Amino acid sequence: MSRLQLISHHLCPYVQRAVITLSEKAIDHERIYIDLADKPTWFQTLSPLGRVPVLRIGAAVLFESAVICEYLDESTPGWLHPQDALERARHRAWIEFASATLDGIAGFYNATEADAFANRLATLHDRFGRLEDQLGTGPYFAGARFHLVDAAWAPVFRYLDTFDAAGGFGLLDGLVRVPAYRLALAERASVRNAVTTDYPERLYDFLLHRNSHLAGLLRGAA
Ligand SMILES: N[C@@H](CCC(=O)N[C@@H](CS)C(=O)NCC(=O)O)C(=O)O
Repeated sequence: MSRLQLISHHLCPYVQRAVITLSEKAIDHERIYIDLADKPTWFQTLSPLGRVPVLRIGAAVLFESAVICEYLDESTPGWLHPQDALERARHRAWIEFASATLDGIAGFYNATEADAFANRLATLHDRFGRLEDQLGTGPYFAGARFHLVDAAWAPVFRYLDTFDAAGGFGLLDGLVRVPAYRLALAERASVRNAVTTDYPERLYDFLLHRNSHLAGLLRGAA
């Protein structure tokens, strides 16, 4: 494999999916962090959608985390996607659902009014309930083996650690399997090491400085 370069951002959950996959497959790579609020010209030239992650493989450029993760998986020994076509498609569907949950999280932390905040909270709680229905005895999405779908859910749960610091909001109330899944993912080395050690402070600072209902709650809890 040519030398790999992952264009990254410290807080991006989609970048984390790629980093977890690189780590699970023990793939040597270089990571370059950019400022999304001030995108370098070379990045704008490279990235058709102007988004991270981007993976450079020699002269080739890949974008979209699902594409990047599947390429990394398919081009190295072992597999993190099911071999059965239907089961693989089901995992892809739940990776999409994890992305929709990330959209829900962004809606939650960006809501400016208390009403909208409560609505977003209810939607997110419902999303986690849907996930609960898919989980078996664990510890991971499909049992004992770690898959790409797990790399997609781990960054979702990482947000909850910071939300807990502001009261938790009961996002997983009444659920049993999802909290256990969250814990199992948090203990996995590839997940723990997918962000820099200052990630919690960076995320807290990012959330605190938004014009949002959550920022007000965080200020109140500080
Ligand atoms: N569907 C994309 C989503 C990637 C994405 O939304 N990246 C965000 C950061 S987390 C980004 O680069 N945003 C740049 C911008 O909005 O200008 C994927 O799976 O890679």
